[in-house]
Amino acid sequence: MDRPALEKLVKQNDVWLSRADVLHGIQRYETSQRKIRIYTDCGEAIIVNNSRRSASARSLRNSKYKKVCKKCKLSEERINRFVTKNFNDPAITYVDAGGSKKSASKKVGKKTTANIIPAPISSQEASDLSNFSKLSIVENTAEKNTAEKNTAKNTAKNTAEKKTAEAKSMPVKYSPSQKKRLESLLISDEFDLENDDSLPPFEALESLLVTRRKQELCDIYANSREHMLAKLERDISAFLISKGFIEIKSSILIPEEYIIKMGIDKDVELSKQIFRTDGGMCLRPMLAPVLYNYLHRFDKILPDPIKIFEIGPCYRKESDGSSHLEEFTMVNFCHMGSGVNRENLISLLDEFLTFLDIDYTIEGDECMVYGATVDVMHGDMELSSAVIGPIPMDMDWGVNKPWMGAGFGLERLLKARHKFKNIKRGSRSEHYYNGIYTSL
Ligand code: ATP
Ligand code: 9VF
Ligand code: MG
Repeated sequence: MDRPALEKLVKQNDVWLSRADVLHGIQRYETSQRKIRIYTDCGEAIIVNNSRRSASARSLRNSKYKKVCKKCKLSEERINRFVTKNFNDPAITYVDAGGSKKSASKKVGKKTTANIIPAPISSQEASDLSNFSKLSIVENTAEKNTAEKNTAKNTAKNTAEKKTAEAKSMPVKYSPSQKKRLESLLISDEFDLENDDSLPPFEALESLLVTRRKQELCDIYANSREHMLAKLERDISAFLISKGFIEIKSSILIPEEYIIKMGIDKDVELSKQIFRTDGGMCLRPMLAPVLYNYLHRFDKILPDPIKIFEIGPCYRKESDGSSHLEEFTMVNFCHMGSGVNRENLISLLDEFLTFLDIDYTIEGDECMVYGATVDVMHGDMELSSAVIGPIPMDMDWGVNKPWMGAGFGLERLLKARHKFKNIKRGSRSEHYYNGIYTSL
């Protein structure tokens, strides 16, 4: 098998160079398509890209090191072999992927040893060293026990907070990319980046924020373990069920003709926002069409009034960022039959938002699909468009009773509740967990 270069280097050299050029013994290693996880003799686990062009590969080829890790207890033979690159010595056993060393053949007779004197270590390198061990701890979470992790975390936290305090005297400016990184680490939740002159240099501030974000994620893992979007869906679901609404889960993939039937013609804005798929289907941009069908069918089955709701993903091609997602979660509840009036709609909306602990105002508006709407606002952001029927379109769906309904975006509710600047923090995401950036 044609093995990638770094893996071969790891196997041959049997030692590893940290970022600060400290030499470690390799106890064992594991490879995947793109990564190598190296377990050092001193008990660290390091993950690196399995790339022939990586800095790690270059360091191993060049044999430059500054210091030997004391805990690894490297034999002179191992160091010597690394430096002289004498890999053909049959007396030497090499480490294998996944396994530990095969034999005691390291006990070779005393051989001529190259005169290796490590260069003295600078203070910058010493701090790189501490970064290296921090990094290793993060990558090695599965193997370490909680007590060790907490000690390491506290050390990292103390270092970061010390650095912050030391540098408080001089105002610092950050580059655009540094600001972007600090924003992703949620600096604005805690500090005023633009106006606070007492903020420390980038590295110290980044380190402090990373420590805090990690701690928050660990707290979630130790305590609630619930995703805020999923939890909100569960809470809303329980609330509506308690108010007599029946829960529906319908398909996310719907016939494209439902969009036309909702009065959304080709030249209407929403029509251009539809994600169309093969076979005349599309990703639903709203829950209303299928809820209309349910109202029609349930009216023949269930007693008056008919109260239904659905919560689930909706898709729209959007260009406008901070309150719009292309993939968002809608709740649409609808009450048809007796008890439909504006007063009851407003009082249901009030109970709903009081239950969710979100401030709101009510405004009248017009929309293309439903005509007159009762808009629920949080500042300038629309939380919901609510409507009181009947409306002419009902006929096309076989619905002939009065109704009242409302559609809320769950991510907008989270944005309002948690004062997020960016709606992405509460959305389905690979990058944010409960509003916390996970590339730490
Ligand atoms: P906007 O004018 O803000 O684009 P809209 O009028 O298109 O909203 P509706 O079609 O009435 O919105 O949808 C009902 C609710 O769904 C909205 O009040 C909002 O809370 C939410 N919503 C709509 N589009 C999005 C989106 N792209 N991202 C997140 N939530 C959305
Ligand atoms: C109000 C918002 C289609 C008669 C079963 C219920 C409503 C708001 C809906 C959504 C939409 N309408 N984004 O209708 O509840 O459909 O535009 Si029914
Ligand atoms: Mg819109």
